[in-house]
Amino acid sequence: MDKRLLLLSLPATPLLAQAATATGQATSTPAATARPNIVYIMTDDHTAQMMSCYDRRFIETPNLDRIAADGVRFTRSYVANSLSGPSRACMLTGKHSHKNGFTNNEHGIFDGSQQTMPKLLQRAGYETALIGKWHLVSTPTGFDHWEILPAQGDYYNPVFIHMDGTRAADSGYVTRLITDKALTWLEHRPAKPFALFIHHKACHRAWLPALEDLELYEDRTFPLPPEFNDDYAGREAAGKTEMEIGKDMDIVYDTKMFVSPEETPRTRLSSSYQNMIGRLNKEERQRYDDFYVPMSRKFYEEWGTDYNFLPRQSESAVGGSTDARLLEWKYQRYMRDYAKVVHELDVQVGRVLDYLEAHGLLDNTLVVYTSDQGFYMGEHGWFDKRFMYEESLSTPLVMHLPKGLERRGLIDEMVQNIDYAPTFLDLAGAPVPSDIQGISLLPLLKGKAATKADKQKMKHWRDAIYYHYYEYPAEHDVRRHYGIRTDRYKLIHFYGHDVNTWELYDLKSDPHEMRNLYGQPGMEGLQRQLHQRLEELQIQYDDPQR
Ligand code: SGN
Ligand code: CA
Repeated sequence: MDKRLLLLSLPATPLLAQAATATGQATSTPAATARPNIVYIMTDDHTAQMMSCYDRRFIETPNLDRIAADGVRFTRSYVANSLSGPSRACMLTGKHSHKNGFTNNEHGIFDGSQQTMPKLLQRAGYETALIGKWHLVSTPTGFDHWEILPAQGDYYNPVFIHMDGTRAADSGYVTRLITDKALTWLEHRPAKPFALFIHHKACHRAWLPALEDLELYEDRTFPLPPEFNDDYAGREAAGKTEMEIGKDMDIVYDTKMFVSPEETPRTRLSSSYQNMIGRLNKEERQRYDDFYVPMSRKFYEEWGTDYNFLPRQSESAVGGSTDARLLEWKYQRYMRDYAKVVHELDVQVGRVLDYLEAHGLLDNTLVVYTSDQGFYMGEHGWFDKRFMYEESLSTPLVMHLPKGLERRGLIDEMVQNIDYAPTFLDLAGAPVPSDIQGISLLPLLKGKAATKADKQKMKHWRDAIYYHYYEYPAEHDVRRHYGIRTDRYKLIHFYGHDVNTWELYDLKSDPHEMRNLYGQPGMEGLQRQLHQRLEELQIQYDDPQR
């Protein structure tokens, strides 16, 4: 039997036992070199609705679908805190936000001295590298090589920070540049098992496409999601946000309708957007303007320059009114630009897959594709994320599996981004420290090679996931909340100085989460059970906020 297969088919192999020291840490051994590599590709704000293997309504993502087609696709994949920095911290540590300390983007600095999965992989003999968006403020630790974008980074001609602290702008489009750097690293990597983390900026706001992709999707009219015209009845926190396409999406900044300060006096280009497109050189800017300026002129001719924000959706007379027409126009622009950005992402992920295939690496590499969280594509009338509602609680998760992990197709167990760290450690044959809160997904991936113990783990898989979002007060005004999601139900508590509400959803009868059942007659028993499970999880995860 191939050593690699042997390694994967046993929960604690003799090889792995040899590799573990008395302190429970793995050491590099000759056998370690046969261990599978890990290529972890994480995008920013890429939601499952915009990935064709999850949802066929909107766009095609053939390369991302390729990963799922020859591997596995998780149908219930969730984050622990739907925001960039916190989500990344959960992934790196395998712990919920209150344990890794990075609860929100606004005030957080990731404590890089703490135990992280990349550090544990290094100790287990892996070479580790990180390219792209980091967003955790402190300098990356646990990576033998890194090149990161400062903060959110830019789409066009972006600056990268290097390990020696220098910063320099590269020429080109961010998704391609990150991929180029990742492939260069792969080309020159040492002869060791490796874990490469490719963290894309795409497809974060304000969805600036590669200039080559500007024309894509322009002839497509996207269907409106069913709950586009939500009035937020019975959901106080949902009605208080600043993330409505109508009310909060900026015509100039988000939908890019700008001619010049002279021609469009009421729509001065905000400095941040100016910085973004100001990064284009003269020819590039011309190409950009050739696309957006005629469209902007047309827009202002039709709507006048007074139009920017629409009234709060719940207050506007939607359905055939001028507002509804403009609202739908904004939605189409949003969808088209986002789709273009995803297209390039798909192409660049394809390049990585091709490289791995061409270099004979695919057979011995776990390739993971995921995002830092999901996103609203008009559901509830929104863009952005943060809420524990399905679209932003979920995150795409597909994997190409190395030989020895023979599971294929759909995996329906509930998984969370705190599970990635223990999964990678488990795959590497490194011990999983007991303070890691996620669980290894390896038992779900083995297929025929699953042992009795694996089958037991699958049988007793978690019946609920825990979620906690903290960033308020902040941009988009989403109130703090925590909650649990079980197979069928969701219980959420919004809390803070101006809100203290509970929400309960039956996802089977109300998949779009429009009917808050909390406090309704007949719900008493279910409510009691869910409260109890929530409390149990808060105790299990040791969350002091309860
Ligand atoms: C920026 C965006 C927000 C977004 C946050 C967090 N505004 O502030 O819309 O919610 O990032 O996103 S922008 O005008 O600056 O683009 S996260 O993915 O990094 O958490
Ligand atoms: Ca994000």
